[in-house]
Amino acid sequence: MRQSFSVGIAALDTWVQSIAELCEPACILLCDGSQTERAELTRQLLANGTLIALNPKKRPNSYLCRSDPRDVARVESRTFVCSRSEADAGPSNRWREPVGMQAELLTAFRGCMQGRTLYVIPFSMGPVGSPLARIGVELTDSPYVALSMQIMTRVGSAVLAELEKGADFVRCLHSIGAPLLEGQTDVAWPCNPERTTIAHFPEERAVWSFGSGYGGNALLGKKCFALRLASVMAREEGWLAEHMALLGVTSPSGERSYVAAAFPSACGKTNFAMLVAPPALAGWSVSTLGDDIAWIRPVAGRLRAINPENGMFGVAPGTNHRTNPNAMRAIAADTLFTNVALTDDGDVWWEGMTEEPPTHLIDWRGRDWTPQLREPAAHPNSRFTTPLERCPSLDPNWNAAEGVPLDAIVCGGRMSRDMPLVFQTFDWEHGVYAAATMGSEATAAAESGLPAIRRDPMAMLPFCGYHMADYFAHWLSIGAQLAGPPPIFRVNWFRRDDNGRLLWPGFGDNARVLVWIVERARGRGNALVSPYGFQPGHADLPLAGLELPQAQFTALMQIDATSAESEARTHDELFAPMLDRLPPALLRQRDLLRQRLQSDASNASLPAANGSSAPSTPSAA
Ligand code: GTP
Ligand code: SPV
Ligand code: MN
Repeated sequence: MRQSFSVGIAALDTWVQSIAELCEPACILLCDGSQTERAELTRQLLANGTLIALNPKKRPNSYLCRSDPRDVARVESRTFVCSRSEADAGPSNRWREPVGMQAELLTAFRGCMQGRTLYVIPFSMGPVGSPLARIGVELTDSPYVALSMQIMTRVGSAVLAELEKGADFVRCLHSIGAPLLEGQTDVAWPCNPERTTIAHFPEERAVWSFGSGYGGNALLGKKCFALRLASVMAREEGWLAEHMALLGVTSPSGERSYVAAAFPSACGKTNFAMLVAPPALAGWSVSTLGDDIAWIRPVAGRLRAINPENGMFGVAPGTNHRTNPNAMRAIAADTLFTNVALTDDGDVWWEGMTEEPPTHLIDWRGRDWTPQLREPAAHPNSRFTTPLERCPSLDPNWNAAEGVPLDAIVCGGRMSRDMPLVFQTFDWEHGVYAAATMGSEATAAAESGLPAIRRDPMAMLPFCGYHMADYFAHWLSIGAQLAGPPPIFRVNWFRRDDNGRLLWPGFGDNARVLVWIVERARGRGNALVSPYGFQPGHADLPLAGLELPQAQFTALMQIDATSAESEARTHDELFAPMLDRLPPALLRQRDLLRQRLQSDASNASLPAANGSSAPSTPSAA
């Protein structure tokens, strides 16, 4: 047990020492990422009741953890960007003045680790030593966070070696904000929800997170570093830090294309990254590099991407052998489950895992549960934490230092109405507009109280660490540097009919759309022109083996000119608070979209010339 810290790296030693003086932990432990360390953390978490060992015959080396019911998701209302100037945080962030925030945090953190161990976690986001990777060090008093970081990032001595060579690092300070005082007994999930604060200091490359132990609030390599801070670093250094899955698509002839996909939280990235193509698409396959974050950089005239993470923190509900067989195989062992239900034989269960729920469970709160109860047995934002290496569809280049070349960018929200299944934007500038104005319906990945539909530009609304208009300008400038930037597509798996039924089967069948996307990206594949862009006709999508009548296809693809126009009018609500910095190109794209919709509406009132019947059915071109 020691309270002093020295590994001979001055910048690290000084920082850890000063934080230890502030937080007063009982001891300090340097994490090396080893199996021994993982076993020790697990042993300790089992001993104090944070983890429950699952049945080793059913789920080897796997554990269940139940959080405090008040600490179950990212807390956007308590997440701040503390840039020196308020204007730099922009209208999409909660800004706090950094000096005042720092003073408040010093008060909160003073003595907050009493009775607890301070874990020092040196980690790399991206393959250690890769020119696209960046280093962070997380200081935390949560052994659950230490264990999770071991799965989610590359932790260990190779990272220290980089620091010894003088590599800079992002300072990630985390406390659950619950000191363990003399004579007190610990609880299974100590936290401090009343005082939860997640504060980013972009100029200092630092994040201070207090009070929560859950997910993106506490695993600071993820949203805090790899998105909010990294987006600022990326803008300065000429690259992009994005909330995107990263996957390979291999054709029957063996040609592999790489695709990055920005969908908002709980809108399908993990499922898309791991999808298994239906048998009718014989020869096509998808390989996985990442399910949540991509760092993308122009290299020699092309975009190259890495997944900075090393594990998956995936949504459990809805995951089953049909929707995501690769995920089910990945989480068959060596996995940490949080807030799922426990079966009587010591395994896990969540809504959607099986058609029929078990007759008895222990729910995510540790209470007896039967199907008669109206509440879900697993929390809607319950998650699995598993190493990427367990993924059966892992791409051979998942760990490549130079990343993979990007052939297409896809984005899309959760929209029950109006938005077609897929369209390709006309060019980079139009693509940036379409990605920026993406809308999505609220999900459980963040606390409730969000509006039913929100604009979520590039799925980055909660994660862009600087002014959103500057972010749009940065996207535009990245494309302008490239001779042939990858095409940008919009997708929507979630459109419903008037009876509320999903019009598209989704999951593995999304491969049908993906095939069209990579064919288009390769300059093949047919399309029609619509006001939104290029859309596949019924014959252009590989739909063999799928029961999808023409009428349903039309309903999936249709653009109703009237509702599309009113949808487009609401884009102004996104832009209004940022007009002073908004790139003129986006206003131009807005006007072009309106013109296309208007002329489409007037065309639709004329008798159809080419036999196309429904208004705004895309016209052949
Ligand atoms: P985060 O980890 O929060 O960023 O979420 P994500 O974007 O990785 O979403 P994920 O793949 O975990 O899916 C979230 C929810 O949407 C799950 O309940 C899935 O079952 C469901 N889902 C994913 N893909 C599809 C799809 O193609 N169609 C339908 N209907 N549901 C989907
Ligand atoms: C998300 O909300 O986008 C997630 C989960 O991926 S969390 O790590 O909590 O941010
Ligand atoms: Mn995510």
